[in-house]
Amino acid sequence: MMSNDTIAAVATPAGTGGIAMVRLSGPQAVAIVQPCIAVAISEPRKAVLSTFATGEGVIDEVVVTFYRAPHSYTGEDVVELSCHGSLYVQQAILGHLISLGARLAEPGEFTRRAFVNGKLDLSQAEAVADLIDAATPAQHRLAVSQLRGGYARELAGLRQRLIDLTSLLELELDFSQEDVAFADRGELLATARELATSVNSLLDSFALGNALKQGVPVAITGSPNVGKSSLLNALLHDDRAIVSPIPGTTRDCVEGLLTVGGITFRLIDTAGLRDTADEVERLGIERSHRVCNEAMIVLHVADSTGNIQPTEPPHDGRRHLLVLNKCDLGTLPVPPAYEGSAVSVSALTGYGIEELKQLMASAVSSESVGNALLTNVRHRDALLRVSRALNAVAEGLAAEVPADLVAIDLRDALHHLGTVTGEVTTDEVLGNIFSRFCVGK
Ligand SMILES: Nc1nc2c(ncn2[C@@H]2O[C@H](COP(=O)(O)OP(=O)(O)OP(=O)(O)O)[C@@H](O)[C@H]2O)c(=O)[nH]1
Ligand SMILES: [Mg+2]
Repeated sequence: MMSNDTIAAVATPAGTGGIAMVRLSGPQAVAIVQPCIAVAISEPRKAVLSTFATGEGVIDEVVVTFYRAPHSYTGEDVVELSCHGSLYVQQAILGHLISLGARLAEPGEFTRRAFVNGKLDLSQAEAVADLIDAATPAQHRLAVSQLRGGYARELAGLRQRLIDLTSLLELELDFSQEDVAFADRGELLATARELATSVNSLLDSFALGNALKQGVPVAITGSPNVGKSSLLNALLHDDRAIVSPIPGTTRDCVEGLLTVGGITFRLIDTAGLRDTADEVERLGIERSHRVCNEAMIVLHVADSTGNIQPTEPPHDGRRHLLVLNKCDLGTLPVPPAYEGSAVSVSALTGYGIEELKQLMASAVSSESVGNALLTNVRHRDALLRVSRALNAVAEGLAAEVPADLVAIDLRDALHHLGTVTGEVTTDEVLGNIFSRFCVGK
């Protein structure tokens, strides 16, 4: 599926820099550039220094690199011109190439061509966009793992097994008069269940995968006046939230981003929990509960001169850490249930803050080590549908419904699995994905 036009764009960031790169891809790439270049473009993968000239004279000295199809990023003939990073030079070169017949590339069009030519599957193409956006080591690690195949390879394997079983089942339909069963129902059921387990565990990883991409939500909660807002400020090294000796100071949620060990945390300071007649404070407390429910890590702050609430971590799938604040004023014993998940700090002096940060980082990385993580909303939607279809398959088999009905659900599961890796795509989906890219990628 080669495109018949040749696209061009500046691949380096907009603006002035040391060098800039103009890239062309398509069957006419060499033919368009050659008249502007003093040396013959023939040997692939060799950087050649030359001048770039229009009919009106030399524009710049450039380094020309040629990649012959299919051994290029896009799978087509690609020519890259590295020039000096002046805005004028970049635009003059690009403009001249356009006048010679190249078309200005759309956002992500190089990567779209790479996908169309089978150089990347769809989830890898999406990982390229994530890699370009990555701002922290954790985001970078996720993007690289997806770029290198990640769970897409595992899904492709599952899909193949499903295709084999579906074909057997559909073969029976061709022989429906003869009442034969090619597909072993027991094996089919076992495979559907196994696939559902893999898909569901990927779905479960979405919360963490997404959190690593967007910032792991951390709720700071506890009774009024224990020093929650002071703790937020100490963690952020910033005077973010209002602190006062009056209980009930914080009403709204106050947020800040903190990066520890390459992981970004979204810290959320909340209103102190107590019974109150104050309408505004009550609304704030409702919000506190909501934030805690949506958090992945909950910091329960207690005042070391008071008592600890709660004395054991709730069992709700979240990581609960106990923070014994105001340790400059007194000490409290750590309840056995919080052993290993508690830390004494003083938001006032900064004592223990570093230890708390490390505890938060290890709470996340112990969960994420070695697992494929789902980070992409589009993939999650598709996998939810796969999971639903597989459930229907299992139910149908258990109820011994006719093969043609089971085959419909199998086809449905196959279809949605295929949308993750790109075996099944529509123009609309491709348009959505590639419009996220920058021009030139
Ligand atoms: N000595 C000491 N005082 C602290 C410490 N942390 C906070 N305080 C003081 O405790 C009081 C309450 O602090 P805040 O941070 O406003 O407490 P809060 O938990 O956010 O209170 P609410 O927003 O009302 O729920 C303030 O007077 C702080 O200066 C600490 O580590 N040591
Ligand atoms: Mg507060």
